[in-house]
Amino acid sequence: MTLLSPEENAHVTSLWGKVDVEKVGGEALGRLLVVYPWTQRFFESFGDLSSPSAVMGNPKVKAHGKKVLSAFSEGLHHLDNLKGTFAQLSELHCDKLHVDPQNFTLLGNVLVVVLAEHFGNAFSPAVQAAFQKVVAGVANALAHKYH
Ligand code: HEG
Repeated sequence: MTLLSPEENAHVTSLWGKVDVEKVGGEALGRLLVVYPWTQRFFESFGDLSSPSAVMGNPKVKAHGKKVLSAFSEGLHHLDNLKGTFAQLSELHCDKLHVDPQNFTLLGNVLVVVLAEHFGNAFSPAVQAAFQKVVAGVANALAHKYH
């Protein structure tokens, strides 16, 4: 099954080549924790999350955001097999981390917002539509092993 048309794939690949995974990852996870504060419950060991600036400046948030976005990035190379690619991470988030899979959708949406902000006009409606498919596909794959 093909997630993206060749044209959409070209949009995603070209934009992703310009993404600073560390910066965007930290920003996306930070925003998730600020905009949807109940997601902070998974990160109690991360230290100070007491205000938006504390969250956005927290080095553990930045480091974890980079880790998450690197894994996401890996998925972009396997758009035809997202379920297989994320099977182990899906099991981990379900069985060990007990992360509600709705949070994958929230993070995907936040990521789209962060990219829109970073790229401005280059994040055209066509590019955005292609990206929405990718984040939805990744969220779906990460939820696949939940039981
Ligand atoms: Mg998850 C760990 C990937 C969304 C909460 N996440 C991890 C790890 C990866 C990862 C690669 C490290 C796994 C390991 O140690 O082997 N996460 C990942 C992706 C996405 C995602 C690709 C979505 C695109 N994670 C996500 C969301 C939450 C969450 C939305 C919660 C709101 N992840 C979470 C927690 C950990 C990981 C609590 C363990 C953190 C730690 O204590 O080190």
